[in-house]
Amino acid sequence: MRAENAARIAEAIHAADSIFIAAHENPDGDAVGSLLALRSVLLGLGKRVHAATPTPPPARFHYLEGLEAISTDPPAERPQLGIALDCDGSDRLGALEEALLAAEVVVDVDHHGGPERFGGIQLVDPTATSTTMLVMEIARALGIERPSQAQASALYTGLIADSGCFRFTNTTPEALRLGAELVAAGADPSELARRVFTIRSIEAVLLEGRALSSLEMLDCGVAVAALSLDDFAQTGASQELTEGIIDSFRDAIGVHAAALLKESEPDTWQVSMRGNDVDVASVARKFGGGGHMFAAGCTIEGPREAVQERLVAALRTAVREAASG
Ligand SMILES: [Mn+2]
Repeated sequence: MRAENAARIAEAIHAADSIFIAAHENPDGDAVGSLLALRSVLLGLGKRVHAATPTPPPARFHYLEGLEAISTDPPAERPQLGIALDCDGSDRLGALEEALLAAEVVVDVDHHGGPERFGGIQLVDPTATSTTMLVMEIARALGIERPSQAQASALYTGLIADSGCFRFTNTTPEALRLGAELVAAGADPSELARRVFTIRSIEAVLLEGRALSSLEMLDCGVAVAALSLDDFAQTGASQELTEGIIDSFRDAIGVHAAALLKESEPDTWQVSMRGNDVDVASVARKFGGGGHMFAAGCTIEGPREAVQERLVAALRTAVREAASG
């Protein structure tokens, strides 16, 4: 089925002269990697290509060839072929949706499992590790056995972005084989892993240091840390830079639940919680928040000591319930 649909897409590509390719808003490594790898393949075939995302790609992907060519506008003319990448439903194309669906032939290339499929040809496989894996399939159908180094780097970026660098449960033998193929074609695994995952600003590192020095491990298996407005001011870090900090202590042995309190305004605390075996969503709901069973959040107002005390009491109860349930 997959090979058959990839062959149909290759035919549609051969038949078209102007091609519009687009990926979802707030594009991640897989969206950007898919878009740039396919753009390069199509340009190599002499096609006129317009590549776009509804919101600009993050600057962190500047190492990928062609990033500056990604537009946020639809093409000037109605394209013959429109290919949507990594979109779980055409609405993920935001303001570009209408222009893409207006193409003479519309193609949906995706690895999400959602029911909202679209277009005349679909290359959709929820077992595929990344959309770049499906783009490689299209490249093969076009007769490309070995991608260029730039294409390999873009394809590899999507593959590691969506598999957590081959750590998530979607890491299949096929993903590892494709990884090997792309490295053989010139993708640099060490450099790309750094670019996609570990590179960050010094402010983010300093902020994590502050969070970790405030970390307390309570005897009930709850680890809790806090960042005050003063911590943000002293490190020069913005509020978004807390992303990932909680994961650096949730994995400590003995932690059942972890919480990070972040002061967004004086005496207003945004609480992120992670549970290893504890339903933290139920705790979040007690404070008017919500989320998934093992990843949830809420907002609590008051001085830090009082907020932390109320939160820890609720987490302690949840840990006890998890142990007895
Ligand atoms: Mn993806």
